[in-house]
This record gives sequence, structure tokens and C-alpha cells, in this order.
Amino acid sequence: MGDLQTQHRTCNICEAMCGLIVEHDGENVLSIKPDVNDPLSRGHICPKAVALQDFRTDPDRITAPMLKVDGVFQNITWDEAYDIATERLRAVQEVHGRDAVGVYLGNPNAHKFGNLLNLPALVKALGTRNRYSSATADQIPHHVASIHMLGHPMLIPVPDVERTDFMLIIGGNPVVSNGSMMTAPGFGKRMEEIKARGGRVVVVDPRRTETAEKASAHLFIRPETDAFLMLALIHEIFDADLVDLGTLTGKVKGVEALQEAVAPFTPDLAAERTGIAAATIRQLARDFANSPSAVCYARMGASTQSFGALCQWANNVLNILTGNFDHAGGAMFTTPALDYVGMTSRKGRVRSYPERRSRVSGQPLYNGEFPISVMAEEMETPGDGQIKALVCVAGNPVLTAPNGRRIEAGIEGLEFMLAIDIHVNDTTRHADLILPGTVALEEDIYDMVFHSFAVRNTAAYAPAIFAPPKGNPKEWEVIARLTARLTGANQIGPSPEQVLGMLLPQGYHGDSISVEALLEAGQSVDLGPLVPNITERLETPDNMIQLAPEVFVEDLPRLLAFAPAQDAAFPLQMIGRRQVRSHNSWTQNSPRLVKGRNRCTVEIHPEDAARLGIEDGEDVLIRSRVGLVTMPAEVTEAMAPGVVSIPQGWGQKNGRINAASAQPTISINDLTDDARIDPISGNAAFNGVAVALQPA
Ligand SMILES: Nc1nc2c(c(=O)[nH]1)N[C@H]1C(S)=C(S)[C@@H](COP(=O)(O)OP(=O)(O)OC[C@H]3O[C@@H](n4cnc5c(=O)[nH]c(N)nc54)[C@H](O)[C@@H]3O)O[C@H]1N2
Ligand SMILES: Nc1nc2c(c(=O)[nH]1)N[C@H]1C(S)=C(S)[C@@H](COP(=O)(O)OP(=O)(O)OC[C@H]3O[C@@H](n4cnc5c(=O)[nH]c(N)nc54)[C@H](O)[C@@H]3O)O[C@H]1N2
Ligand code: SF4
Ligand SMILES: [Mo]
Repeated sequence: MGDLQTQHRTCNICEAMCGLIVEHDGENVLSIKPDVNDPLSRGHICPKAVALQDFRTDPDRITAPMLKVDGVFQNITWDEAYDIATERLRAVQEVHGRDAVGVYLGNPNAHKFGNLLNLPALVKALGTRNRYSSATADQIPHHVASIHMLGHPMLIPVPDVERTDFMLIIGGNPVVSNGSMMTAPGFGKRMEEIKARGGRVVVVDPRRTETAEKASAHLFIRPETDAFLMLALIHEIFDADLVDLGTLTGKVKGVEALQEAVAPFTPDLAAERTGIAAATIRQLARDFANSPSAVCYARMGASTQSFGALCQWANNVLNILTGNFDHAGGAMFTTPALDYVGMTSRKGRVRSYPERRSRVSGQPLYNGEFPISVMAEEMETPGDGQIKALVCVAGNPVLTAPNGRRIEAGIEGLEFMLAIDIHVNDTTRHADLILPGTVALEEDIYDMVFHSFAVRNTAAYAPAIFAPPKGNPKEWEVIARLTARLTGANQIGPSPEQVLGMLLPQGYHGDSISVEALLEAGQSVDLGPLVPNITERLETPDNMIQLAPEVFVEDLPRLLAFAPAQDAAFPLQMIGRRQVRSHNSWTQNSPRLVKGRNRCTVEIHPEDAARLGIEDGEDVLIRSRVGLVTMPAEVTEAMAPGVVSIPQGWGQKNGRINAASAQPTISINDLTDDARIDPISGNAAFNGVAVALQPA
């Protein structure tokens, strides 16, 4: 044991980047506490931060490369592992072509800058077009809206939560998630602040969520009908002559085309589809437009559904039409120390979208990645480009992708699978070879992605606290060494810290923010509130914001024709939910996070429960087109009638993860349907799945 030391660092589990103070003795963590002086999180943390220490000491963690021999994993050396990976992947490509190797990159990569900096070279070395990630289970509609309206996928507007007078939240639960595409730690407190300064927060959700509970008002909505609501709000803003582009006057193209496009989407039609009264919709439009500042924020519930792209388009349109785009208190753009948009600028380059379509069912590709919903069919369907091997880095699609069991079957049929992960999980257990990753406390940390989505500009860098176990390399180095083997290079590139050192001076804060400066500060540095900047950053060919891009206008007839399916065999609609004590599918191995009652329950309205003879706490059988599960019911008025909610991320059945959890749980993605997709963005439509329930 060494001396007592403390370090300030940000948590990298979710997007919130909470400031932590970690006390340790060089060997063990003694405490993890909130940093009250962090300019972004201001003392907020959640129970998952404390569990960061568990991920390091988890007895189920993989700490050596493992090769499957006769169905059993055996430890091998790093040299053997790199050799086998290279030989097997190249062997598949020699027989079946380069695209025969599929790549899936999971969510934790977005939180690890060493991975972000090194994965592109690995993918390039593999030379495959068969690329997938968790993004199409999550956020592609946001990128599609930004590409077509602003010209760059990462020009994502962030709600100026610190100054807004009116926040309309559609399909997000930031009190639990702490925000997404909106890094806003301590969101509950931020809502209190909005209300305390006389502002309002209105939540639109089929579930009375933890966020709705704290809001000024909550409106229940039928799943997948949000586009009707948002287009009706736009319709009403035109009708009531409330359009005011404010500072963007002269920079916006397509106002008339937009007005024409939304003409059929009246508040009366929206009332029929959404279940929200027309008068309420009209009033909401007026309140929003007349508020000194206002911002509409639509997230997962509005993105991962059949009209995800339309929702994200309409979301931006609402903010633009009311003078709340690129304006204090509205939707703004960050100016981070590491300028990701600038690094990947597309200015002056003409591109067509979608960039490509998938081989089997012709779904759109954006950002170089195919929709996760087509990965199974691309494994199953013979022909040129069929996936025969998989490289899966920090991913668990068997539990996290729609109809995950179909992906599992596809993986079982592969010739080879390589994983880089910390666990044998429901996906990696099918791997032939697993290379161990390193956990947060063993890595330098700088958030390359989420500073770009934060409600305030800040920057933070901290070095690793502990060395990886057994002299293992850090994860970025594993990726870099594997890449070097594949390309035949005899060296790996500079460390992430060195690359960061080169990138920071090119960002918005120039030389004032360097690795040295951040190290010296020793904690998160405040770079101030969001500032207007979009007019200089637009990357559209004519330098104008596009209000009515064809892709969206042409999709409106599909929306107009939409009425929730009345399928007697599957009369209820299923949606997902997130929970404070778990993050996606991988934190459930921490005893401190899974202790207590089984939280993997299906929430159902009392009327539905009574009609179906379902009792609170009893097991129910749930069927969808693709699967069947049994789980306990939770009867609650928090649900809209006709809608049931199941948490995502559970259902660990196999491998070593979840040894800590006593209760068996199910995966929502045994029920979600890979045939349900937003055809414009290719994003999975997790919400609104038709299901049937009965007592078990
Ligand atoms: N039905 C439904 N499905 C959903 C969602 C939903 O709302 N509803 N949400 C979707 C969303 S938004 C997302 S982002 C995806 C997430 O989907 P995925 O990215 O596929 O899954 P995760 O559970 O985030 O974690 C992936 C794996 O990373 C491993 N891991 C954790 N830390 C590290 C590390 O430091 N290094 C390495 N190498 N591995 C690590 C874990 O062991 C885990 O196996 O799920 C999606 N699936
Ligand atoms: N504690 C915790 N925090 C997390 C995560 C986690 O797993 N646990 N995951 C992180 C990740 S990867 C992400 S992407 C973010 C997601 O962050 P959020 O978007 O805030 O995520 P959810 O909690 O899934 O919220 C989606 C909401 O949409 C509602 N909903 C479902 N269908 C519809 C619909 O058709 N219309 C409307 N209006 N609402 C609908 C659901 O009831 C739910 O309240 O959270 C991040 N933060
Ligand atoms: S809210 Fe997210 S970033 Fe903050 S402590 Fe919890 S898991 Fe970490
Ligand atoms: Mo996500």
C-alpha cells in the first residue's frame, strides 16, 4: 500500500461526464465522491460512479487473451493472440473477400478516447465495408437531420438548459439518463432551476417518467406519434403567425416549402393520432413560441421509432422557426476544446446521401455504417459480401440489438469471431478469441465526444490511476498492435495523450487548453456558457440552413398513412426504459448496483392489467412477432393505457457476467423486431413494438 492520493477525473460511463474525486492508495480505491467544484456536474454523481472500482476488481473480468479450444476458453499469450487474430481474419478474407469480416463497435468506445483514436485505423486495415455500431440503435436520426439541414452529421444542437425559459422534452428521461446528445449531469436539479426562474418544463411521454414527475406538466402520448405532434405545433405556429427566425433571418431556406409540407398536419389530426387534445396542442405551440426563450429536445423515444428522422427534423424546425436556434436559452452548438466537427469538416465536398444501401434489404447507410437491424440478414444471406467473421469491440448486440437472438444465431454460424471486451457476455461467449480491454480507472481520460454535446463548455483530462492487471497493455494499445499486425507495420503510432496534445491547440480554445494546462488545473476547466456560432460553421453547399430538405418532405406521406396497427393478436405496444442503477447491458455485474428487488419488470396500466387478469408482482408471458419471454408485472398508473414498458440492458443468461444478480432477468431485445426500422435513417424502431400479455 502506498500513500493516500486523490485525483479529480470525470466519469465515463454515461454521457454526463460527472466530476469525481477518487481517493486511492495506489493499489485500491478508498472512495469515489462527487466534485462539487466541477463546473458542469456541480456535485452530481449517481451510484454507477461508485461502481467504477467494481469494474476493475470484478472477479469475472477477463484479464488475459482467451482462445476457445474445443468449446472451452484457454488463456494464451498476447503474441499468440495477435498472430491468431491476424491469420484467421485474413484467411476468411482470402476466401470470401474483404467484406466478409464484419465489425461491430459498441457504446463504451464512444467514452474512451484511446479507442476512438485507434479504431479507425483498425477498420481501415480490415478494409471491410461491413461496419456496424450501436449508433443505429440509438441516434442516427439526429445525424441525418444535421447532415441535411446543416451539412455535417456532428453539428448537433444542444439545449441551453442553463438559460432556457421553456423546455419541451419529447421521449427523453434525463432525470434517469442524465441526458443524451445533451450532456446535462444533475438534470433534476437543472429542472428545479428552470422552474425557480419562472420557466416551465413540459414532458411528452407514454410513461409518467421520473422526469415527468418533476416537470411543470406531463402529456401522455401514443408511441410513435410524436411527429404528428411536432408537425402540428409547427402548423399552429404558422397559423397563428408566430414564425420569427430572429438572428437567423436571411440564413434559412425553405420556409414556404415547409409551410406547404405541414399543411395536412393539423392539431386535429395530431389529436386523433397522439391522444393529446387539439386545444392542448394549440396552446402548447403558442406557449412555446411566445416564451422569451424555448427549446424542444426530442430523444430516444422520438429517435428509435419508425419516424425517427422526421422527429429530429421537426425538432430542429420548431427551434428554428421560433428564433430559438443558435440563440441563448434555445438549441445551441458547443465550442469544445477538441473540435470534432472541424477535424472532420466536409466543407466544399459534395456528397450524396444515403452514402450506400445494404446488400440484402437495401437499408440506408450513414456515417459509413449499416443499420444494426440488417446485421443478422447480412450474416445469413449467401453471396458476395456475406459476413463470415466478426470483430466486436466493446459491444453486446445479442442483448442490445433488435431481435438479438437472430444475431446470436448468425454469430454461431460464423467461421471466426474476435472480441475485445472486459467480460464473457451473451455475445462474446460466441467468440473464438477474446482480448481483454482495460477499464476506466486504468486509462487516461479525455472525453472526445461528449464535450461536443454538453450544455456548458468545459474540458477535463486525467491520467490513469492504476496499471492494467498482469502487465496487460492498455486497450488503445491492443487495438494499435492488432492493427500493426494486420498491416505488417513494425511500430504503433503515438499514444492517445500525444495525439490529444496535437489536437487541442487546433480547437476552439487554442493554446490556452493543452494537455499540460489541463493536468496543471487538476480538475475540470470551465470554458463558459454556449455561444452563438452556427452561421460560421454551416457546411451546406449554399451556406444556408435547410428547413425543408426533400428526404423529410418526401417521407411525409408515409407518416400521414400511419395509424398504429390494430393487431388483435398483439394488442399492446411495448416501449423501453432506462434505470439509474444500470447502464445498458454491462454494469449488472456490480453487486452494489444489482442488490435489492428485481427491477426487470414489465410496467402496465391497471385497466389493462385488470382486463387481462394480471396481478401486480406476478409473472406474465409476453409475446411479439419475434419472441416470447416471462417476467414479473408491475401494475402502475405511470403507464399510458395500451402501452407497456420493459427496461433495456437485462437478460444476461450466459457467460460469466451477472453472477452477482440472484434473479433471472430477460432481454427486451428478445421481443423487439429487426423488421421495424425507420427507412430514412436506418435506425432501429425499438419503441411501439406490438405485443400480447397474459398471466404466466
Ligand atoms: N430495446 C432497446 N435496445 C437498446 C436500447 C434501448 O433503449 N432499447 N438502447 C440502445 C442504445 S442507446 C445503445 S447505446 C446500445 C448499446 O449497445 P452495446 O454497445 O452493444 O452494449 P453495451 O451494453 O453498451 O456494452 C457493450 C459491451 O462493452 C463491454 N465493455 C464495457 N466497458 C468496456 C471497456 O472499457 N472496454 C471494452 N473493450 N469493453 C467494455 C461490456 O462488457 C459490454 O459487453 O443499446 C441499444 N439497445
Ligand atoms: N442510468 C442510465 N443512464 C443512461 C443509460 C443507461 O442505460 N442507464 N444509457 C445511456 C445511453 S447509451 C443513452 S442513448 C441515453 C438515452 O437517454 P434518454 O433518451 O433519456 O433515454 P430513455 O430513458 O431510454 O428515454 C426514452 C424515453 O422515451 C419514452 N418513449 C418511448 N417510446 C416513446 C414514443 O414513441 N414517444 C415518446 N414521446 N416517448 C417515448 C420512454 O418512456 C422513455 O421515457 O441514456 C444514457 N444514460
Ligand atoms: S450520471 Fe453518468 S457520468 Fe455521472 S456518475 Fe452517473 S454514470 Fe457517471
Ligand atoms: Mo445509447
